[in-house]
Amino acid sequence: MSPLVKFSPEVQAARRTGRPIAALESTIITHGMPYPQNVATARRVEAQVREAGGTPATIAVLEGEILIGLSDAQLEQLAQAPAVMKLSRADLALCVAARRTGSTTVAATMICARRAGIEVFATGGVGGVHRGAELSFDVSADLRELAETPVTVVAAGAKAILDLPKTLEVLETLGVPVIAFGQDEFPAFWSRSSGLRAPLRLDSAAEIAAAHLQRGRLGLSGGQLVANPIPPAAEIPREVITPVIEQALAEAAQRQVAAKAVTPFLLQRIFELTQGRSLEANIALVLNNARLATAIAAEIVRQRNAD
Ligand code: PSU
Ligand code: MN
Repeated sequence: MSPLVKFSPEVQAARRTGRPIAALESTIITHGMPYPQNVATARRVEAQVREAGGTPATIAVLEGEILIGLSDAQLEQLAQAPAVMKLSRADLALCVAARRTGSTTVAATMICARRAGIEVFATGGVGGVHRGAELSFDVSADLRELAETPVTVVAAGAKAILDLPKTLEVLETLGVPVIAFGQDEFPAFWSRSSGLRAPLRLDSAAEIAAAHLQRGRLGLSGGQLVANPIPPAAEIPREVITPVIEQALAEAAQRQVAAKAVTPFLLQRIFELTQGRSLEANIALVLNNARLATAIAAEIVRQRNAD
């Protein structure tokens, strides 16, 4: 029997010595950003985790193997590979069994991180309830995963292409703590502000780690969503991004883009319509999330050792 997951030498060393590890997803590489910015960003995000004193574990499935930590060559291979599967909970096992290659969304990354014993994960924005979901039923499997799998996920809120009030309602129904970091408002990915108050707020990595550990002691299933606002210098104000989002959404509807293609289509159109500014913001917010995720992972290690 081959092992369920395969660790890179760097991640394996961190596990042995009990150093903090931050998981990173790979759908953002294959479906969220164009080449070559995708692989350049992935490298910068990994470097950011190391700089913050942690070990990055980018997760993907290459030819049927669940990899926890990719080599530079594997990152490059994934970033350029044609027809990579976008893996969520529904697709992960099939991809492994058929020995195919796929990138992991937030949902699939959480599942793999948990298998690998990694408790904190940084991404850009989680999936959520799409606008018009009352007709399309398009609700990301990321939300259900947050209710099920005990991993703390650091995101810049949910992408503003979604219906954010409905996304917050579903998270509440599912019992997922949504914790805004350092502000009262729920951030909206490219913008710091959404006009919506986050259900919970914490101001330090230590407090987020303590809440994470307490969930474990209480035996609660599911993770925490930490909504970390984009740094002020990198944000696209809400008034600027809103009409762009509206246009991208109208085009998606007109072309009947559906299912897994919706989020990648919208991100690509918004990239084009903002002449790349949305990508700059996306890169800045992922780096910012990697920093916070590493600080939380380090605090979890510290608090557990102090017990
Ligand atoms: N964050 C980004 N870019 C992305 C994503 C997140 O900055 O491309 C991906 C994540 O992998 C997330 C997925 O899980 O989009 C959501 O896809 P869907 O809406 O189809 O569930
Ligand atoms: Mn969907």
